Amino acid sequence: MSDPSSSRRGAFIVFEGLDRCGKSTQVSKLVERLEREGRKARLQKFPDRTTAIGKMIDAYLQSKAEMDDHAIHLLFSANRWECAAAIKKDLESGITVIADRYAFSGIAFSAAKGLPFDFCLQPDTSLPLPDLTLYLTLPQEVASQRSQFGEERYETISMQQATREQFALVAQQVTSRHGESKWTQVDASGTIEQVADRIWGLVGEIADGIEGDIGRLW
Ligand code: T5A
Ligand code: NA
Repeated sequence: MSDPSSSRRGAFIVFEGLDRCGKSTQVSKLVERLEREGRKARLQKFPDRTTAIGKMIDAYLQSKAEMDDHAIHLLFSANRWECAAAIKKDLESGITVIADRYAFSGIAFSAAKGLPFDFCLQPDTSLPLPDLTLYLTLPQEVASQRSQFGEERYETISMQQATREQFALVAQQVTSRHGESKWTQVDASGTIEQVADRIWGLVGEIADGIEGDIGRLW
C-alpha cells in the first residue's frame, strides 16, 4: 500500500502575540521537537532582518531610521512577499513551516499607530494562509519585566495595549473568513516547558501533514 502521508503537504503554523510574550522561544522549541521526532520543519522569522528590505526594517525598529507609517507598513509586507515563494515550495515538499510572526502582526501594529484597518489588510492579500495561528497571551506586567523590553520602537505600554485591541479585530477577521480552527489563543504564562507542552498539545496531528491546497489569506 502507498504511504498516505506522501500526498500530504507540510503545515504552515504561525506564532503571534505582543512583544516579549515568548514567541521566539516557543518557535525554536517546536522546530526542535518536530525534528527530534523525525519530521521536517523550518523556522521563518518575520521580519526577516537579513534581506535588503529586512535591514531597512531593522534600522527603523531600532530607531536608527525614520520612515512614514505607510511606507514601513508596505516594507513589512514586502518582506513577507519576498519569502512567500520559498514558504510555498517548502510546504509543497512536505516541510512544516513555523513562522515567528506574520501578516497579523503587520496589521495589528500598523493599525495601532492609527493607519486605517482596511489599508493595513491590503498589501498582504493572497499571501499563503496559515493552517494554524497560535496567539500567545501574557499579562502586560509580566511581558514588560522580561529582559530587553523597551529597547525597540513599539515596546511601550500604550503601544502594546493599542496593539492588543487590534489583534482582537485581526482574530475576528481570520475566524470569520476561515473558521475558528485557524486561530487559537494560548496562555503563555508559566515556565518555558509548560508553555511548550501546551503548544505541542494544540499542534497535534497537523504536524503529520495536511491534505488539500495552501489557502490564501484574503
Ligand atoms: N512588526 C512585525 C510590525 O510592526 N509589523 C510586522 O509586519 C511584523 C512582522 C519586531 C517588531 O516588529 C513589529 C512587531 C515587533 O514590535 P520581532 O523581531 O518578532 O518583531 O521582535 P523580537 O524583539 O524578536 O521578539 P519579541 O519582543 O516579540 O519577543 P518574543 O519572541 O515574544 O519573546 P522571546 O521568546 O524572545 O522571549 C522574551 C524573553 O523572555 C524570556 C526569554 O528567555 C527572553 O529573555 N522567556 C521567558 N521567561 C520566563 N518564562 C517563560 N515562559 C519565558 N519565555 C520566554
Ligand atoms: Na521574537
